[in-house]
Amino acid sequence: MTILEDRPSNPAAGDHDRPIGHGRMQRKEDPRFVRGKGHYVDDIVLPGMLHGAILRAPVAHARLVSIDTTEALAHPKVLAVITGSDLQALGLAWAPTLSMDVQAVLVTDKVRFQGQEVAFVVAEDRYAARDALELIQVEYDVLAPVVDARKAMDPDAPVIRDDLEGRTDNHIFDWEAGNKAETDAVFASADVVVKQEIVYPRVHPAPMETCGAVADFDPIEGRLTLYETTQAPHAHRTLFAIVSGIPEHKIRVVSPDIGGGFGNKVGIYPGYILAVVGSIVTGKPVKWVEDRSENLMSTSFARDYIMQGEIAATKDGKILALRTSVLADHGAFNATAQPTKYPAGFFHIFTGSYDLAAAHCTVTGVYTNKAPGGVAYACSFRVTEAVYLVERMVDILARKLEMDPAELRLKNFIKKEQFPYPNKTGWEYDSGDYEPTMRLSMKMAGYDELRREQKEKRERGELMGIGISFFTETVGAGPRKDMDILGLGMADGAELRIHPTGKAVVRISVQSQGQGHETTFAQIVAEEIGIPPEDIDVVHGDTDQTPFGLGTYGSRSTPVSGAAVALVARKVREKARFIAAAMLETRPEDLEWEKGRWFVKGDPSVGKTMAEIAMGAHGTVALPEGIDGNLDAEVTYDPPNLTFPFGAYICVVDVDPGTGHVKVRRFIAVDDCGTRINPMIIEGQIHGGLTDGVGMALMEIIEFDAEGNCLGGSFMDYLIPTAMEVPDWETGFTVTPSPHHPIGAKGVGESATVGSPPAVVNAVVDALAPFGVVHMDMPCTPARVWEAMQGRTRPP
Ligand code: MCN
Ligand code: CUM
Repeated sequence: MTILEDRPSNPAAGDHDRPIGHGRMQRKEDPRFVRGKGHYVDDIVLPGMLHGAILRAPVAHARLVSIDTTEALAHPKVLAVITGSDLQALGLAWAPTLSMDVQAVLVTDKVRFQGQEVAFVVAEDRYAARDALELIQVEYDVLAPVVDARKAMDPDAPVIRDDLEGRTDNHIFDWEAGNKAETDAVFASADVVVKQEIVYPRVHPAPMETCGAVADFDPIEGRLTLYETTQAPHAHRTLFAIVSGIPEHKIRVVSPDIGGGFGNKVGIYPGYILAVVGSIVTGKPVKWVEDRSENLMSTSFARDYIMQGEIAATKDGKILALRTSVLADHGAFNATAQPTKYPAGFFHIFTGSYDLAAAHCTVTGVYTNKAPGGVAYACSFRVTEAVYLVERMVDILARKLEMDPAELRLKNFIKKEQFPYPNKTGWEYDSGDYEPTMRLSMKMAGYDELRREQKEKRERGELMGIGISFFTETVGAGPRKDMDILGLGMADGAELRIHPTGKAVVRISVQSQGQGHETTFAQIVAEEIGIPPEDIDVVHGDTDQTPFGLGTYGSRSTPVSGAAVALVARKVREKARFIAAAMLETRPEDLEWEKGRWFVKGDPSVGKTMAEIAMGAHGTVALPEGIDGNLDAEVTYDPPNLTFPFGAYICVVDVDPGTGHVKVRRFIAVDDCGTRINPMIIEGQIHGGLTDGVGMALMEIIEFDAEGNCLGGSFMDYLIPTAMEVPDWETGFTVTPSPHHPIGAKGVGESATVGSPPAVVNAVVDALAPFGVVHMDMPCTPARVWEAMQGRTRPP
């Protein structure tokens, strides 16, 4: 195992810059990945395995008139064709969503979005299954669709969810946070108020690996083994047990290597359920893996928020209040994944990093004839939308006040001594120290020099923009008193076992999709008990082998499971003290800990290493009352609060005045995620998230035409950034540990995706200032930028 040096310590980080247990250790999982030996769902081949394919609806809204499967069934390689009415007979046509709605597994009555699941073919091979889809005859009675969320509540809008009893419109929920009266009063007396409609378009996480499953139902034992692309194996198992009636102890969910999740793999998709039904019906294992278009058209999208933002300030730039009303397009089924109490996720942390007098937001969710989803793509339960709103509004205010956007932010930050900070919408930020982070980013960027350069260029007619974003993230859901998903409290378990020879295995309930948990969780244990990380195996992604917990999303693995792992290691360390005392024939209170061993106070030469203690635990020495003969422990961790990482991002763009093409020339990112476990992995997370941000700001969008046809269903139309579109990232960091996390760590996996889009858009709008452009909606494609330069905006 190669251990890299951490980079020279960062002065702004104070003395907390102490990477945990071996610092920039290379990733333990990479030897298998770089050799092509990762093991993904589609690599699973079971004896006699069959293949499933889904027939999808060609239109967005239509009544199902008839389905004829005769010809498909006659195909020599087809074993089963399953339709909605078959599922209805089994009581499986509809499944609960993570938001207490229901979603059709296969259409029984009506198609509600283009690409919806209509029938499932099981055949001997993948090709035959696909061929047979074309032999199914379906008659549709096409209906007018609802495509624009703004028209979803029109009195004459077609009712999409007529399956729900008594439903006469497309309204899902109204939700609000903050204090309306107080906020309105502040607005009424403010010197300056600016307003802007801000749209965060529908985008897609588009992981490299699409979604898929292999279901293996054993009818003799009544056991189901389900290999699945999931970020939350335990939660899935519980839901499968509830929906299918198969007892939970007879269900094993295995999530092997995952080729990227980004929130795409949190939900339970019809395809997973269909693979299970296919296996039950045929008595053989059934594999279903979707293709790229199926992934983009039917699985969990992200954002789709139309936000009316308003910000109030004094004329010398003290920000007073923020308010917003949001129209949220949830597609045809409300299938967003977020803690039950929060139908708009954590959007209401939209006051960002600023100390305000008041804030208020409302969110209205509506159905449209589009794919369901909403909480995905490194969103931290919609903090993405919140940060985008506030960071755009602050820039718009800076323009109005003719103030430098960095100066305006510095003037309004929550101050260090105000933490823990209760914000105006009911959150308590655990810790923060924003100014040094902002100043470090400005120093790294050479901010004043950049502004001088911009001024000169403007005089020559060149378009250069500088965009700033300062974000506060909200990750680590969450305290179980406040947060659950379908009634399951958001806690996570960890089990640590030290084998007699001193090697260890730690079992965790979260599931890596590329974040490097096999490395960082071993590092946490190493830090706590002194066994080297290469001697610690991290087991995850298999419900038969790991303790219960809610899984990986909302960057909760470090805040929740990381805490569980630190605590379970401390429990083992404490137990080791008793065993060492028995071995040394002394009292536990006479022992002292140094990394990796307990020794006698005042006599460091007499002691026992962790490995010796492990052997002793399993040996013949008489153990004190209440101490079992092993060196194992388990905990379940219920976090007292979320963690609030933050960061300062500065983006520099050049815009081609002839074509409207935006080039990101530089991007400076200073992140603070508290104690850093593995700085190299953190950098990887940041680089990935910044690339996401450039993608969303400049090129990614899923649009629909007036008929509800999805226009972002392939990588020809849904553009994702490559090395060509991104600069060399310039990263820095500060360290403000979380006061309530055992090792002071905060999550970081979504920080850059949350924080970077506003920096890029702010830079583009700044570049276009000479044209009077105050705002433009993402993605800032050449066509849109060029239109903005002509004083035109796209009709909504
Ligand atoms: N880490 C660290 N020190 C910290 C915080 C984190 O070393 N102070 C390390 C962790 O130990 C972990 C990684 O950074 O190895 C990310 O940790 P964390 O922030 O806890 O996030 P999660 O592990 O819970 O990952 C989830 C997050 C989410 S929600 C999305 S979406 C996303 C993201 O991670 N999806 C990803 N990053 C991704 N990266 C990859 N490669 N693939 C995805 O699908
Ligand atoms: Cu919102 S995407 Mo991540 O939380 O899996």
